[in-house]
Amino acid sequence: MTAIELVQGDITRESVDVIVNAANSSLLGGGGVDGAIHRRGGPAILEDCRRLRAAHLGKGLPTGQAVATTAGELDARWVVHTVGPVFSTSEDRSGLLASCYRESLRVAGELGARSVAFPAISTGVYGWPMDDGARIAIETVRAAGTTVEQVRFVLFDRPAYEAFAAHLH
Ligand code: AR6
Repeated sequence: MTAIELVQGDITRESVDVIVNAANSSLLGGGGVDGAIHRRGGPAILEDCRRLRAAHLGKGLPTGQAVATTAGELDARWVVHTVGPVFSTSEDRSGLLASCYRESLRVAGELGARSVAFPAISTGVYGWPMDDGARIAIETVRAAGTTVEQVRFVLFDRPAYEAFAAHLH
């Protein structure tokens, strides 16, 4: 069974096999977690992303899917980039948010990763309410049936940590 842990902090400081990036479809960088990962990981990550765009991801990475690159100078073996849905009040996109967690774990498992660190996907720039984002994250990882042994949610601030803690226990 996969062990789930919560920590409060900066995901770019984690030592794990895979750090998951809350990216956008372009894979060419952005703010939030994405900006922090590219800043600390260095240019090798962006070079890999550009290679993927030039190869089979010409139109970008669709929402809900995941793809791996080098982790550059991060203390990890790979970064798995996934694209969360933008929150909408008129359309239920929770299936796409769940897919981000499931697909990231699938890609990580295929690589042979045993430990994965996730941010709270879509809960920043993409506007997903933290409590609901936390519920989907934890339910999906619990149900995923992955070979990954350890999943660590790295929450940036106290309210995010507490939202995840409320759904874990
Ligand atoms: N470590 C851990 N969590 C963080 C960090 C960090 N260093 N920085 C921010 N967070 P966001 P999204 C939290 O906006 O909502 C980018 O521009 C943050 O407080 O990074 O999926 C991409 O390129 C929030 O709870 O991702 C896309 O365009 C959570 O991480 C877009 O933002 C996610 O916030 C994706 O938006």
